[in-house]
Amino acid sequence: MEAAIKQSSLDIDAIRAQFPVLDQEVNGYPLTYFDNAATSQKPIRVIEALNQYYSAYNSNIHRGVHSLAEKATNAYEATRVSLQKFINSGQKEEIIFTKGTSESINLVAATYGRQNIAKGDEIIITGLEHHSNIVPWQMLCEEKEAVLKVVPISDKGEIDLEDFNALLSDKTKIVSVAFASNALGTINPVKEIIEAAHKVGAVVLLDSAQAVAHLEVDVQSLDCDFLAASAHKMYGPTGVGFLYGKQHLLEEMPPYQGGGEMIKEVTFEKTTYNDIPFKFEAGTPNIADIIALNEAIGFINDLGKENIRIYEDELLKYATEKLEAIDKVKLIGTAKHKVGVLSFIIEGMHPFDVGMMLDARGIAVRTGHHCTMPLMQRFELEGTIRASFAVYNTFEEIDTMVASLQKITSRIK
Ligand code: 7TS
Repeated sequence: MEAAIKQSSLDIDAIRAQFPVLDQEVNGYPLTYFDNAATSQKPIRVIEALNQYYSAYNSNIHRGVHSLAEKATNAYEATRVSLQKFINSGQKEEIIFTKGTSESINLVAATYGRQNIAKGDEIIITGLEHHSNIVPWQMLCEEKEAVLKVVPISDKGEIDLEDFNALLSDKTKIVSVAFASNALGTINPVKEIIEAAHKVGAVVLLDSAQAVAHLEVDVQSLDCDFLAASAHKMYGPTGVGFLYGKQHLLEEMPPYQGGGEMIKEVTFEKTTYNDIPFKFEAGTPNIADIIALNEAIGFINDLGKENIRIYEDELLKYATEKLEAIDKVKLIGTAKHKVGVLSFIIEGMHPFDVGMMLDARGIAVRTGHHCTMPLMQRFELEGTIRASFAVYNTFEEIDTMVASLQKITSRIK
């Protein structure tokens, strides 16, 4: 079988067996789940960690002296340490738990941004950003009368570093870019972006929602100032994410929200704030999901990022070649460096209709603008059909999708 030869060293059957949701039929066909950029599925160890927390040691954290509170606090803080190692941050205090990428970016805009952006200052993003990495900066620019600049995107879906460098000046205060694009898969040249931005004194935030489960992410070697990501795109639970920030920046930033845990002392006259990371974690957090995130990190670490990358690259290459060969299918986003995201359109068909037809065969893809409306406008499209891969996907599943697309396109006159 053509597909089997391409398997990397990972045992994909054994990996799939860890994901109960994959073992089902949808509309009478085995489920083919290709909507991983929206959210990945969860291995049993993540699901069991949630069950275990609620059935054995549910308790609020940091506040109690009793045994369950201590166990919950230890498990919660253990995830912080795992995340620290996962992205190679220097200190665990540099990891702030949030609801996800969106909240992490909003946190930086509302705190660092409000504190450091003044009238006439400039913030740079790229033309391929998710709305979560556009709107918070627009809101900040509106409030501060600052200027949002956008690096253009080429026909292949890439940015040109010369275009980026041309936008940089001593007015640039923040650069916020996707590590990898959710809509096209493009991996941005983030190392070069960070180096150039630092030369003009700007700080750089990496929206790593689509990177952390697929690429090596080392905040110290990248030297990024902030990094945002979501657990649910890395085999972890929904409702949880994190923000990495350099210690000195986090210490200088004002708090994001007021409430419990983020204070040292409160009187009606004055409140003093807690140290990082707690200064940014007001209120009872999503304890269960944060604890379960540790299992998602363990899942990725056990497979090895490098192995995952190699395997997903093979899937991407295989699927790209197969889709390119189908008459009337046009790939959108053909960057040299990509994560496992394939966006495409079919001439003469609305993406939504294609999505429905694929669903009728048990194939889950996303259709539409993927929360990247300006990028779709750049390609003069309403939307695309997007298949996005995770480590449990197979070459056979790609064959299934390709066969369905061949059938669908053969009916177009
Ligand atoms: N940034 C990128 C690059 C994303 O892909 C997403 C979510 C976000 C930010 C927001 O993450 P959240 O967890 O706060 O929602 N992307 C997608 C997607 O492509 N389809 O659904 C969600």
